[in-house]
Amino acid sequence: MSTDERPRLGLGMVGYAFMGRAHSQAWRVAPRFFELPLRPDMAVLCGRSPQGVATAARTLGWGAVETDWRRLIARDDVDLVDVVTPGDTHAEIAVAALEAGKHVLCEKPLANSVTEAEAMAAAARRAAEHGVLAMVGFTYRRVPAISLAAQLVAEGRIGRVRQVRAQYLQDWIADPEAPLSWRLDKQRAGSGALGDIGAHIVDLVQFITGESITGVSGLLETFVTERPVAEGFSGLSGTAGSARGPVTVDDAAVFLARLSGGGIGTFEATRFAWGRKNAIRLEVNGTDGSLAFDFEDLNVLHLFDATEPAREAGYRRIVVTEPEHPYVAAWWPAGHMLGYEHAFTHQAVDLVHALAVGAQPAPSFDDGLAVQRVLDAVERSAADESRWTTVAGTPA
Ligand code: SOE
Repeated sequence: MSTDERPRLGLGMVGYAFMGRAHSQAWRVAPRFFELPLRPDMAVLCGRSPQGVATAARTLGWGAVETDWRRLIARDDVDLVDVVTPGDTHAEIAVAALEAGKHVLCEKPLANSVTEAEAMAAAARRAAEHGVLAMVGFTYRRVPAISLAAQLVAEGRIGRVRQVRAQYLQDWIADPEAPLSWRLDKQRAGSGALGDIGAHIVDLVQFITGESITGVSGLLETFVTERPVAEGFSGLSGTAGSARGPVTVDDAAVFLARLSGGGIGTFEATRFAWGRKNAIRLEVNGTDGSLAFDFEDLNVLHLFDATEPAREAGYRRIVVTEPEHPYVAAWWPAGHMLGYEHAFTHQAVDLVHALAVGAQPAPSFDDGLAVQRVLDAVERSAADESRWTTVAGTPA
């Protein structure tokens, strides 16, 4: 007989590729390392291929399968729908789930367009009136060093923010023969480097500074306009077939930005930076100091305190592995390192805590919409010779 009297949280997940695996791992591990107020139950996994979804459910630890997301949403044993599909299906699934009274966790970017994101944010606001809650998966907020950076800025440790430098650099399509996958198809992905990884640094800068990006001047480029069509694609790699097809998204995005607190920023997102694998590089300069972070050294945050005497001042390398640091106490003894997957677990943990008390989890769909509006402003600016473009919904 079970002695666990915590209320059950029935989980249903749509999709089981790269992000599906990351979220499954998080749902499996969260209750093993963190004390949760609800009991997550990995009830149902959904995917279109009966064979594929059955195999994935077995490997990833899901109890049952569906091949139609509408059936998953309709099930009584599902309280929360986790959407880990490409962007072109986010809006339809998330809105339907919220309207059916299911909480939603949706992968980033929230949608493929501002119109879709607005509909999703509106649905989330309506659902919240009935205690049904939605969150968007900007997971990197929960890397402990990044959470610590946000705490330090909020505590005034570097003063008022003057400048940010944000880069997200990868190289997985730098080879012109790397296969054409859904991530290079505007219909399915919405945009290229801009939405896929630029969205992360937009969210991270807004999260760490607590400010909004209010205006941008952008530049987008597609270096390789045609590629061999992928015959099989999983994660970020696949087999190139003999047919060729067009790349319909940007390969690289750069933009200048203004922040609501008076600061300025430069942003760069590319999947063509040979040698950079998953380099999320953030530097924030304030009136009293600076912070610097690189995901390729994710357990470290650099802090420069400009109020220290000049003869001793220097960047301090904080190894973010101590119980005093965000999330770390639940894991290993002090000094042991965390990795890519841990932030997904932290995301699941925070979401469960919010649901248990009926609080709005962060980032909300409104936060996702705010990011989408920045991406949209960059695209509009780039299409108009990089003209300065105001971000909708931000102070003029
Ligand atoms: C591919 O560029 C990708 O998987 C992104 O889609 C993720 O959001 C990022 O975390 C890692 O890279």
